[in-house]
Amino acid sequence: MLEEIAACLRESGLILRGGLHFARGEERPSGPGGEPAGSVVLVGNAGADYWRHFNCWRARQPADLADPLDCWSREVIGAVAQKAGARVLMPNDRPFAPFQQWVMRAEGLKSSPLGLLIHPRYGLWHAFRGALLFDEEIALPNVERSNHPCALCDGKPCLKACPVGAHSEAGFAYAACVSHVRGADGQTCREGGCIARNACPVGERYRYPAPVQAFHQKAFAGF
Ligand code: B12
Ligand code: SF4
Ligand code: SF4
Repeated sequence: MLEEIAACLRESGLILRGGLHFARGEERPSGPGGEPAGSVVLVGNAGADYWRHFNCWRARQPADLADPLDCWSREVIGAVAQKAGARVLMPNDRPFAPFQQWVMRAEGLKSSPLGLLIHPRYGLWHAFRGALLFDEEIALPNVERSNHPCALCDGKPCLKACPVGAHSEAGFAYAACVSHVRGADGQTCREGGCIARNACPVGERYRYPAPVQAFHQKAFAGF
């Protein structure tokens, strides 16, 4: 079944990520049958292969459609879920599901100093577009596990790159970042993406092209 799901997702430039079995007694979302789910498998992107599929779909939608990437993701992942008998949960569904905790467990990923999880191959150029919930404990996808890239990173250039020092041990200074991105000096962050994220040397091959980064920055900072 997982191979079929992965093949359907590939047609839209998405990939099957890791999954996990929920522990008995742990707080968990409901599965397709309405009872607490037995497993979750994550769906995401590594690099921006999804972009051309998304844009073809978007060209057929009303120009003022709100949250188009979420709508497209729900449509694509929803169709796959229907075939697989799963329930879809989206990263922006409220209350927020702990996607990052799930991925840490499912794929052994760790946080970068920027707060984003870093992947040994994809670097910071990956994200989660949805989760498939199953009632039962299904066979889980195989995922590659490797060392945490940040542990071996000399000089940690990501921490020195932000013009307003938005990343520190105190966490991410959201207000300072957004104000810079929207402001007169924020053109590079608006058009080329987050300078700190782009300073990371890992996963160069998967770096999102500038128009993709600009799209996400617009959604994030609302300019
Ligand atoms: C709300 C939210 C934000 C908020 C607040 C983040 C926060 N932690 O409070 C804001 C608007 C600041 C934000 C910003 C961004 N976000 Co955000 N965000 C979310 C969202 C929707 C919910 C987070 C949450 O509260 N979860 C609930 C808790 C219970 O779940 P959790 O897994 O345990 O939460 C972990 C994270 O919160 C993490 N964490 C702790 N502190 C911080 C700080 C930051 C800045 C981040 C990103 C994470 C983080 O540790 C928690 C424990 O494991 C998630 C999707 C999701 N459902 O998880 C995306 C998500 C975390 N965001 C993501 C991204 C990509 C971004 C941005 C780059 C935006 C963009 N342009 O795309 C920026 C990054 C800012 C930076 N550091 O450079 C990705 C991360 C992918 C990855 N590789 O890890 C996610 C998973 C969405 C996705 N579709 O993949 N985000
Ligand atoms: S620049 Fe280094 S420390 Fe920063 S995210 Fe990349 S690998 Fe990790
Ligand atoms: S988007 Fe710009 S201001 Fe915000 S954290 Fe990245 S480099 Fe800093």
